[in-house]
This record gives sequence, C-alpha cells and structure tokens, in this order.
Amino acid sequence: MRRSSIIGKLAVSLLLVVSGCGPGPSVSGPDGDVYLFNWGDYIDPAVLTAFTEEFGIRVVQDSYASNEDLLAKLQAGGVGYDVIVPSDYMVEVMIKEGLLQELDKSHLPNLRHIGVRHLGLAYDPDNRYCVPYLWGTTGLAYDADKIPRPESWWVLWDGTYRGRISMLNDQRETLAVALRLLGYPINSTDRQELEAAKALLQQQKALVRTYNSENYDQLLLQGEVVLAHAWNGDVAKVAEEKASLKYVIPKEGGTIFHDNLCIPRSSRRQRTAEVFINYLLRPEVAARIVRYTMQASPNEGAHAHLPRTILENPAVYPPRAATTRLDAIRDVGEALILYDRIWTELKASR
Ligand code: N2P
Repeated sequence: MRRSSIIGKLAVSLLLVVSGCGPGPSVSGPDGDVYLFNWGDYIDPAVLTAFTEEFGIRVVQDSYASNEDLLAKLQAGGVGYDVIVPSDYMVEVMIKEGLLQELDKSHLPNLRHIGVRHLGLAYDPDNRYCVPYLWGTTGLAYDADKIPRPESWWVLWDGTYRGRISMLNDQRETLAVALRLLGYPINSTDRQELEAAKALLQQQKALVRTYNSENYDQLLLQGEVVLAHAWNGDVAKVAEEKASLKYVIPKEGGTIFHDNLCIPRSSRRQRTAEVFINYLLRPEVAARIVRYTMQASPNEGAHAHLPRTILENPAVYPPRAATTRLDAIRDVGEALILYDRIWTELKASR
C-alpha cells in the first residue's frame, strides 16, 4: 500500500473517531470499498484513482442509462450501492418511496462550495437527502457542416433528415419535447395531452435512426446522425474532437436538470459514502469532473480551477438569455404509470 493511502486511511479513521461514531465495520477491511451507481461515463476515472490513493478506499462503479433504470434497479431490491446520481425529479420520487438516507451535513463541510442558487431546490428543499453534482440542459446537437443551425424543435420532424436523427432514450425528456411543441406543460398529467404527445412522436418515429442516450455522441462524431436530442455536456465533449458539432437550445426552450449525489437507504456504508461525496465536493475535484464531463458544476469554488474556454463555452454553461427558456422536469406522481404506458407504446409502435 502506498504511503499516501495509509495516511488517507488514518485520516478517515481519525475523522470517524473525532466525529464520535468510530470506524466500525463500514469503513475498515474489504467492506471499505464504496459502490457508485452512476450515469455512464459521468466521472473522470482519474478522480476515482486519486480518491483511492488518498483514502485507501476503492470505488467500484456500475452504470445506468436513465433515471427510470436506476429506480427500477433500486425497487427490485438492488442493494449494495452506496452513492447514486439521480436527477431532480427522480430525487422527489425516491424520497417519497423511502429509498434515500438522510445526509449528515456535519460530514459534508465542502457543501459550502456549492452556489446558493443550486441549493434548496424544490425537489429536496433543505438538501436533506442529496447534494447537487452537475447541472445542465437538454437541447439539440447538430453538425454545422451538414445542416443549417436549427431554430426550432420542429426540425426533428423534417423529412430531409430521415434516418439521421437520434432522440434520447428517456421517457420524460422525449415526451417533454413533444408536449412543449404542442404547447402543453412538460410535466403534464393530462391523459389527452400525453396521448397527443405520443401521437406526435409516433409521426416522427419513421425519421428516427435510434432512441439512444448512451452513445449518440459517437454517432454524431461518425456522421451517422446529423441531428440529436442531446444533453449539453455530451455535445461539448465531442465538439472537442469535431468542431462542426454544435449545441443549441431551440426557441421553444429546453429542460434544465440537476443530477445529484445521494445515498440509498439500503447502503451499509453511509460514512464511507459521505467521505466520498465530500471529496467530490472539493473545488479542484469538482473542476476535474467538469473538464471530463463538460457539464456545468454547481460548485462555485470549482470555477477558479476552470479555464475561460470552459466557463464561457455556451454548450457547458448556458448563456443567461437561454436560462429563461428552461423548465425542470418534476415528479408527476400517479401519472408516472401513464408515462410508462405511453412510452412503452411509443417504443413498441412501428
Ligand atoms: C450524460 C448524462 C447526463 C445525465 N452522459 C442527464 N441527466
């Protein structure tokens, strides 16, 4: 074991003793690993290595492609995860379902680096359960070498691009596009509005190459698709390799999301999880995560560690003018069943 990791382990033990709970079985021995269940490719692996070197705690990572997949996994009794990364509306669902543990903020001193505008949001008003990890927007990616800058979401219904369009494989995000275009709230719980949104997406389906949240960025890079319903960071990241790939929030507006670090109730290593979360809240670590994911950080301390090319990149930090056109996805309560059904029907239809 490297010297730094021994010191790190001692530091953790000391921290635990000082805080009065003692190391206990949750942080010592082989059980001291921390299990992170995250979106794919959503943290710099170098951050995980550095954490292990400093604290002597290994991070074991597994990934999911949507909030609904994450929920299904936890509901099916998926235990053993210590840190999960649900988006805003899914935090609301998980709190209601009793799937999250409350955080002990005295173990999270680095929370002070998070900007106030990212704290106390409606989905977890006192941040009792989660701390914000990254935030961003959902908009359109396009290849400026192949097509003119799109102004409207309607471009995704333009037959010219048949077979070269991808949509997020994400029920809330994709239904939000259709609801928005029909002039309905993106969090509608009205059956007729949702049926109309489904019908609109069914009309589009023949043009869609793939419903894909995991590697649509690669399809853009390879030129397989020229238009994609996209998360900003994914686009900013591939744009580093192919400058003609651009990101835009259409005139009708887009969604704003906050992804969060939370501890599932089933975790047996809450203290280790808190040590890890507190580490991710260090400004220089948060900055490293931004450089890797190209998603904006709610950590204002991180800004001092980021180059202007990132802070002023509109595909990473949205310009103020665009933020007035953004809506957050919220928990729809009972209507979740309706969304599930409509999404399944859309996916199954020809
Ligand atoms: C990016 C994952 C973005 C998560 N690969 C959207 N909430």
